[in-house]
Parts: sequence; C-alpha cells; structure tokens
Amino acid sequence: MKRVITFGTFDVLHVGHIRILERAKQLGHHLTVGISSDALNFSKKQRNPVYPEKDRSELIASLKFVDAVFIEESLELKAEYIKEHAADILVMGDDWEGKFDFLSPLCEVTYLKRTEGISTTQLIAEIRKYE
Ligand code: C2G
Repeated sequence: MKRVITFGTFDVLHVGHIRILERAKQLGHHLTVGISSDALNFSKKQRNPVYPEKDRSELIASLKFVDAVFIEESLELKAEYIKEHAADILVMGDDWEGKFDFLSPLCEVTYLKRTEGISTTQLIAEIRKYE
C-alpha cells in the first residue's frame, strides 16, 4: 500500500485545495494531510487564518479522499512527519518546486501544478468588497 503525505494551511477551503488533495490521493492508496497550525501560519504569512486550525482540520478530514490529518507545527519537521506517518510519497504544490528535494532519500518527492486563478488571499480580498 502506497502512503502519500501533503501539507498546507487550507484556509477558506476552495477548489484549488480540493483538486490538489484529490490528485495527491490518486498517486497512492492512503492520504495523510499535515495542516499548518495557526502559529505556523502566522509566522509564514503574518496574519491569522480566517478559520482556526481545529476547523481547518475538521473540514479536510471530512473529504472522501483524505484518510488522516494532523497539525503541522513547524516547516522544519518534514523529515520527522514523513517517518512518523510512514509516507512513500511527499506531494507539494508547484509553488514549492525544488524546495523539498532534499527529502528524496526518505521518500519520493512530487510537485503538482496549482489551480490557476484562485487563492485564499484573492477570496479574502473579494469578500472584503462586500463589507
Ligand atoms: N493550491 C493549489 N491551487 C491553488 C491554491 C493552493 O493547488 N490555487 C495548493 C497548494 O499548492 C498547496 C495546497 O493547495 O499544496 C494548500 O495551499 P496553502 O494552504 O496555500 O498551503 P501553504 O500555506 O503554502 O502551506 O509545509 C508547507 C506548507 O504548510 C504549505
């Protein structure tokens, strides 16, 4: 059985998130998703996520192609998470192209194309127009 792992914040869930998770699952049989903690998200993006980590985890765990979720506390712990979850393949969006190649002695590393024209940042800006 091939085990796939991927990571992300998945704030304000949208079709780009759904598509990458669905395609990640197609690369194996079991998909584990590391959800960035609120603190990690703040350190990456200098803003709090709209949905707290508990809600983001609940939403992602409810998707039919997701088998397990956990909270990703640090970007530096990828190797530990890969071992802990016995992952055979690490999947990342192509905005991270090349950044995790150093993990290839541990597992296969694959980058998938992002969906164009949609992002959490754009959605937040769009919703603000209704204020
Ligand atoms: N994504 C996508 N298409 C979009 C937007 C996002 O395919 N239009 C993908 C991203 O490439 C990523 C996943 O959806 O694989 C989650 O996106 P983000 O929440 O923006 O992830 P990010 O904050 O970059 O977190 O350890 C790495 C980080 O936790 C990744």
